[in-house]
Amino acid sequence: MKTRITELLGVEHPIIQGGMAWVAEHHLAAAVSEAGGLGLIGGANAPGEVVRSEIRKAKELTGKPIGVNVMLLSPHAEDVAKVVVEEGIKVVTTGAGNPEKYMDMWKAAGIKVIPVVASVALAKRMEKYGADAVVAEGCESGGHIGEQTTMTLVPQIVDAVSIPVIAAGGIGDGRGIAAAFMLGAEAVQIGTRFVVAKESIVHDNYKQRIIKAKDIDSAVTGRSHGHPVRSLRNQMTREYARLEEEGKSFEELEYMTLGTLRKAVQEGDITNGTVMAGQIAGMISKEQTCKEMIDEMMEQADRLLGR
Ligand code: TUI
Repeated sequence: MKTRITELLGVEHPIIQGGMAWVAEHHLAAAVSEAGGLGLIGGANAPGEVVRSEIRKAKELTGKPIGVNVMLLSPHAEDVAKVVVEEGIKVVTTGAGNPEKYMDMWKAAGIKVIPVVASVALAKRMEKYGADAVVAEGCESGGHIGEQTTMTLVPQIVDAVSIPVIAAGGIGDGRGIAAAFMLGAEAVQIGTRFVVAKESIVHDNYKQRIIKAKDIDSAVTGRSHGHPVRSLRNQMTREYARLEEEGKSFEELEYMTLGTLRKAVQEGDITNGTVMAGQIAGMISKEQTCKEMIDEMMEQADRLLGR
C-alpha cells in the first residue's frame, strides 16, 4: 500500500511501531523494520549514550530504516536529540511535549520529524514549524495520553493540516487500520500489539497480562494533575487512584511510580509495577512474530479497503 507516509519513510507498509518506554529496544525495532514497517527505538528516560548503543545494535540487525522516539519529558531529551543527529537517524518521532526547540537542528540534518500530538492546535503548530507528518494519538493508547479519542482526533487533524497524518490509539488489527484510513490517516502507529511480539523482550508475565486483558481492564491515573497515564488495572493503579483522591501532590505520586514500569517490563512484577497498555489489549490474543502480525493486519486492511 503506497501513501505519502510510505514514500516519506521508504517503507513497504504504512505501519510504524510506538516508541514505548523500556519496550521499544533494538530487537523489537529491528523486527518491525525487517517486516516492512518502521521500527522505533524509544528514547524514554534513557541517557543519550544508552540510546546510541540501542541504535547501533538495531543497525546490526537490520539494514532497513529505523527511527527514534524522543520523549520530551525526559531529563536526557536534549542529549538524545543530539545523538539521533550524530548517528544518522532519518526519522524522529516525539512524545509528551512540544519539540519546537529541536526542529531546526533535525531539519538541517535531513531528519524527517514526526511529532506525536493529541490536539489540533499542536498539530497545526508543528506543521508551521516544519514537521513532515504528525501522529494523531487518541486516548485509547497506553501510557501518557491526551483527552480526545482517535475517532474524533484523527479527522479533525486531517482537516486542519496538509501534511500526512498517522493515526494512533486503539489500533491493533486490519479493521483498525482500514478505519484509520477512512478517517483520512495515511498510516498507523501501533504499540500494544507489538508488546506481545515474539521479538519483544518484555517479561512473559506482562505479555500474558495483555493477552488475558478484557476490554475494560485499563485505567487512567494522574488526570487530576494533568498527566494522565493509561495502564492495566492492578494493585499499583488502585493505590495511585486512592492517593490521588486523598489529594496527594504530583511529586509524591511521581515518586511512588518511579521505576515501576521497568519493574513490570523487566522483572515481570505486574502487581506492583506499571503495566502500560492501550484499550485494544482486550482484543490481543496471541504472541506472534512482528512479520506475522504485520502481514496479517495488512492482508485484512487491504481486503476491507478493496485493494
Ligand atoms: O508520549 C506518549 N506516551 C508516553 S510517554 C511515556 S513516559 C511517561 N511516563 C509517565 C509519565 C509521563 C511520561 C509513556 N507513554 N505519547 C505521545 C503523546 N504525546 N501523547 C500525548 C502527547 C502530548 C500531550 C501534550 C503531546 C504534546 C502535548 O502538549 C505539548 C504542549 O506543550 O502543548
